[in-house]
Amino acid sequence: MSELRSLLVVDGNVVQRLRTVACCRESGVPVIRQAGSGAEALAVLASLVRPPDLLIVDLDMQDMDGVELIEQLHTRGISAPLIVASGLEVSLIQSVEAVARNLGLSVVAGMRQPLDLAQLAALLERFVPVQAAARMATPCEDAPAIRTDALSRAIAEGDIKVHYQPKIDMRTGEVQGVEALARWQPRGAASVRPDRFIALAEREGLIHDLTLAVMHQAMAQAADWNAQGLKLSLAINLSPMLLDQPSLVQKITGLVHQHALRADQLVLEITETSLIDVMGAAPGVLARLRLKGFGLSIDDYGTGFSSMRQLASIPFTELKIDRSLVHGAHQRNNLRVILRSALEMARQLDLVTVAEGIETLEDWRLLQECGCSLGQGYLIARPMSAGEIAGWMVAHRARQDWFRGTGGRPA
Ligand code: G
Ligand code: G
Ligand code: MN
Repeated sequence: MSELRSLLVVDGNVVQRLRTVACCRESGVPVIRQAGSGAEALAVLASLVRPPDLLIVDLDMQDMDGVELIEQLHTRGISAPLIVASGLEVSLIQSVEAVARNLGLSVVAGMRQPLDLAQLAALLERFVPVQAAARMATPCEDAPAIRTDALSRAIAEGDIKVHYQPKIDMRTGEVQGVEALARWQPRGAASVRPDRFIALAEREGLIHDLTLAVMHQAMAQAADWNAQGLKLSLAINLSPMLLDQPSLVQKITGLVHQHALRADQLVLEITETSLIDVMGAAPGVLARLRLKGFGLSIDDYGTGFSSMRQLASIPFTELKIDRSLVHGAHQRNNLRVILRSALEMARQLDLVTVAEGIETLEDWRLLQECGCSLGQGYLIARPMSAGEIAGWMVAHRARQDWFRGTGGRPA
């Protein structure tokens, strides 16, 4: 018996909809709501105190197509898990899944219409609803509010800790560097996810101090590694908001000198989505950072809208392919096509390529075959504290042959 308590079936085709509803009923879902159009679905959702545990959305609707509906769900802060269905081609279903995921919605599955009812029943059976509270409407309601003064204090008192996620050379399997990722564990409270406190820091004018704190800690660590003879490149995430201030160049170079590092040991990652905003002082700041010798990386490539011209007009040295293009690429032809063309473009622009979010052996081999330079992801290592790096390196050495492609499967 499924643990699902409620779901909403949105489908403009009555016969199809009733067939889906019947299948859900047979699976034992107690509350099943229906909508024949996107507008009706939004009206039903607006009338509910809690969103349903699951939405099954047919994409081919008259008034508002499934993509518009998904965008509306996002706009209204309704983040119930989705099954997306369509009678059209699989690649279309997959690209709509990607759209939904990029908006932060959780997609349980994409299915062809008419639905394979046995497959649907199996999905419903396995489905475990997330806590209703965690799904409910506004972003502020899904976790305790984090306070600006608490974050400000954490930055000042050194409570923002840096974790490091290794990146390895896809040809040799050798460790090439690490990405610094900020972590915050308030005393006596649950840890706060970086996407939340980074967004807060950006809103409340704390991103500058936060980034300098991260840089200071990470550079001290890199200097330590250098002293031990471990030469690792260090990638730092830069919020685009920082690029407005020409004084940033001075501050970063100051830190590099203070820690006796060389600029070319550092890579500054700028998110692609934000490149749209990269106007005003930003191109000058980026050009100056490059002139000083820093590497410049386009982070999360594939999630934003940067044009080739933009990419070519900023002196990037690296293209970091977002995990939404990497994860599952071995199974999906359309992702593979995009991946290959991104890698080809990067090659022509003479950029180092990094694939992030590699979680499976199959995706690793695919990226390797496609000639990607560096790999990062849970398959290789999760982000870890500085103290854990040395132990991880020892364990990694034993698996290196496998990553290179000359050994058996990694342990
Ligand atoms: O670490 P994950 O570790 O969950 O990080 C989530 C997001 O937060 C990522 O997109 C990452 O780029 C961002 N992030 C992590 N640390 C920093 C930081 O120091 N500065 C900025 N601007 N973003 C960061
Ligand atoms: O800055 P950027 O958006 O690249 O940040 C990397 C983010 O990706 C961090 O939140 C990190 O914890 C996360 N991450 C790293 N490897 C993997 C992976 O293999 N799978 C998933 N789902 N997330 C990953
Ligand atoms: Mn990054």
